[in-house]
Amino acid sequence: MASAFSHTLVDRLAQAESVAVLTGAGISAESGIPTFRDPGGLWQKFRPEELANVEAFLANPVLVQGWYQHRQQVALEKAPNAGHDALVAMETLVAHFTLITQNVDNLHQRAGSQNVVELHGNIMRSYCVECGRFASEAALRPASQEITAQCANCAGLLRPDVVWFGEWLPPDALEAAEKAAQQADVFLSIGTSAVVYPAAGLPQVAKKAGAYVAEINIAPSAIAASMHEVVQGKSGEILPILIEAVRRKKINGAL
Ligand code: BJW
Ligand code: ZN
Repeated sequence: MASAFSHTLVDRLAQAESVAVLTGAGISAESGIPTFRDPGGLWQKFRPEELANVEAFLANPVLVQGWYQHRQQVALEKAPNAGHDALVAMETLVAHFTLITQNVDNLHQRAGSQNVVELHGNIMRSYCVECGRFASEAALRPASQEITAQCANCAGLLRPDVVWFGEWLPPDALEAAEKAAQQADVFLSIGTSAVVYPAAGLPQVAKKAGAYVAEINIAPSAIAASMHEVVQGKSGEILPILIEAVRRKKINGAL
C-alpha cells in the first residue's frame, strides 16, 4: 500500500540549497530491469558468488562476460521511467544536486541527469584486467557469444567496469558521494534495500551532518528505522508527484 509524503519533506526540498539522492535497483524496476534481492530478482536466479566477484570472473570469464553482455543488452533495450525523469527535473530545481547511484544500467545518464556519481560502475564500459585500458563501448558486445572479449591493446581479458564484492569503490566517486551526503540539506534514499556498504552508510552520514533523510521504497529497507520519513510506494509514481509539489511550493514561495 502506498503512503503519502509529508508537508515537511516538500518544504525541506523546496528550501534546500543542497540535495543528495541515493538510488538502487528499485528505481529501474519500473523500466523492466530486474532488481537483485526482490522475488524474481537476479540473485534468486544466479548466485552472486558465482558471477559477481573477481575470482568467479577469472575462473570462468566467458560465463561472467556472457552474463554481463546479456544484462547490458537488456539495459539497452529498456528506457528510463517516470522516476528517472523526475530526478532530472529535481536537478533543475536545486542549486546543488548530486545523484549518487548504485545502478550500473546507465538509465539516469540516458534520462538526462547531469551530476551522477556512479558508485558501482557502469555496465556499458569495460576495461582490460592486464593493462587497465578502457575498451570501446561495443567491446563487450561481440557478434558471437563464442568470442571471449579481449583487449585490442594487449589481448588481455576485458571485464565489465562494475564493482564486485570485496573490491574498492572508485575513490573519486566515493569521495564525491560522502561530500554530497555531508553537505546535503535533504538526503533521499530511493529503491535500495540498503544492505550493501559503503553505499548503505551514506544516509547516516547525511543525517549526522544535519540533513533531513527520507526513503522512497515499495517496502521498508534495512535502514528504514533510522529515516526521518519513509514513503512507501513505487518511485515512478511517487517522485513525479513529489517533484511537482516542490515546484509549486517554490513558485508560491517566490510570489
Ligand atoms: C522499489 C521498486 C519500485 C523495487 N520503487 N522501490 C560493512 C558491513 C558489512 C559488510 C561490509 C561493510 N563494508 C563493506 C562490506 C562488504 C560488502 C558488503 O556490503 N556486504 C554486505 C552485503 C554484507 N561491500 C563490498 O564488498 C563493497 N566493497 C567494499 O566495501 O570495499 C572495501 C573492502 C575491500 C576488501 C574487503 C572488504 C571490503 C563493494 C560492494 C559492491 C556491490 N556490487 C553489486 C554488484 C554490481 C555489479 C552488478 O550489477 O552485477 O552492486 S552487489 C548489488 O547490490 C549491486 C547493487 O548496486 C547493490 C545494491 O543493491 P540494491 O540496488 O539495493 O538492489 P536490491 O535488489 O537489493 O534492492 C532493491 C530495492 O528496491 C528493494 O528494497 C525493493 O523493495 C525496492 N524496489 N521495486 C521503489 N518500483
Ligand atoms: Zn590490455
